Amino acid sequence: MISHLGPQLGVADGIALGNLLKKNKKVTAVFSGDGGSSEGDFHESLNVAAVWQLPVIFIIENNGYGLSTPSNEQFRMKQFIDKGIGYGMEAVQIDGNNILETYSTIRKLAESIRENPRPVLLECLTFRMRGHEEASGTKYVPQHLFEEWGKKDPVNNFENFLLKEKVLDEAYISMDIVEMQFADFVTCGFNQIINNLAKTHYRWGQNVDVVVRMPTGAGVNAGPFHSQSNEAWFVHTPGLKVVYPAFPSDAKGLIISSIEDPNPVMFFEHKGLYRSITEEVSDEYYTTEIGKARLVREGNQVSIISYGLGVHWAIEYLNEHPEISADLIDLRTLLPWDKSAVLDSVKKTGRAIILHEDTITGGIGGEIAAEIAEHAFEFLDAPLIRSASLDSPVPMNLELEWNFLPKRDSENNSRRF
Ligand SMILES: Cc1ncc(C[n+]2csc(CCOP(=O)(O)OP(=O)(O)O)c2C)c(N)n1
Repeated sequence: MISHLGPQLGVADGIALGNLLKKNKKVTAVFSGDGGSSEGDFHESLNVAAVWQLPVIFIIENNGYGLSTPSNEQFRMKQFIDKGIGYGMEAVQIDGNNILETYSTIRKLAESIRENPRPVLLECLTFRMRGHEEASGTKYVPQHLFEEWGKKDPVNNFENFLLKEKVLDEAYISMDIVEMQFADFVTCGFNQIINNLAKTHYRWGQNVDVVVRMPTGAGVNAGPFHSQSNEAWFVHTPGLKVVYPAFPSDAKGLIISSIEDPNPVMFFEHKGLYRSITEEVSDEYYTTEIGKARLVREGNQVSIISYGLGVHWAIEYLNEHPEISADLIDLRTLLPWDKSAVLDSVKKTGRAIILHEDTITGGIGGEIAAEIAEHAFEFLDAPLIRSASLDSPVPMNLELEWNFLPKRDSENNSRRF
């Protein structure tokens, strides 16, 4: 549909005519509200579809109101299926709130129309529990209708049906912990995350209680489709939170916080850390605040700002170089990130290295460097340094992979460190 009511009906006829002429055995389904049916397009489209026997299912969502206008002020027939006889068209009425009835009716009609091309008017009886859109409200609808139709909520009723049939259980329903097998594969769900999860709360105030676990990162010889660091894609998307722990205790506290958070959280877990880093973790239920960095080491010559595996590279390097006195900041959350922790540290040390595994161009290091340059420029004694992966797909060859990662900077004895 476009916003203008009606024009999609004629387009459906055109598509159906093309399929009919090419003998494609395809059916076109097109939707209109009951209010939209008062447009002239409705009559023209149903009439020509009947005359030319076009394979179209005209689905009318009959909810009793065209915006705030009740049906009896729009038409005098009792129900939409009564129009079928006037057009010379088969017409079927169903309970549009019954998911299975809707599915099986449309399926049967589609099968039959493929064999015997013709238009069918399908009237789905339903209701809107909200206004037509946000501005108009629902004052024109008597309260008892909400009570009656509330009992027919298709989602609740279908959920109860699935529980009764033991297809679902309560534990499954309350699950909201999604796990990508590899963070790389998130590309297949990009639209859902960027345009649905991230924007729903902004659009109509509905929480979207989802945590997406993202096993990420390179250094495991898994090539360009199983090793990417793609956190920056999400850091650039308002409406998401992006969490990236580097230690087991933080992983526990942050995953609990993420689950408790009523809106979407992208939870990055570095695959290289899974079995390589150990730590005593309390059995207690505890949370770690999202958006707060952790000062892992304290020093005064330089601030190293990192997250994920980068934190462990920095620890390793500082252990090998006890002569360097550094603040090591583990960001732990990338959106929102802890600006004051970073700025306070840089104001103290006067130098900053931002270290991350993601490729350098467009990585979050650029954002952090810009923030420091804007708000702590006068405290700096040296240029800001970003140490990050090369702008290349993650190489398959292990030696090339290590050369691609920023760890090369420390091993090559310190162009950066
Ligand atoms: C051509 C055209 N005229 C007028 C409108 C304004 N308009 C928007 S929604 C609406 C009523 C639609 O009623 P219905 O199809 O029953 O949808 P519902 O109110 O049930 O959501 C009208 C008249 C429009 N979008 N397009």
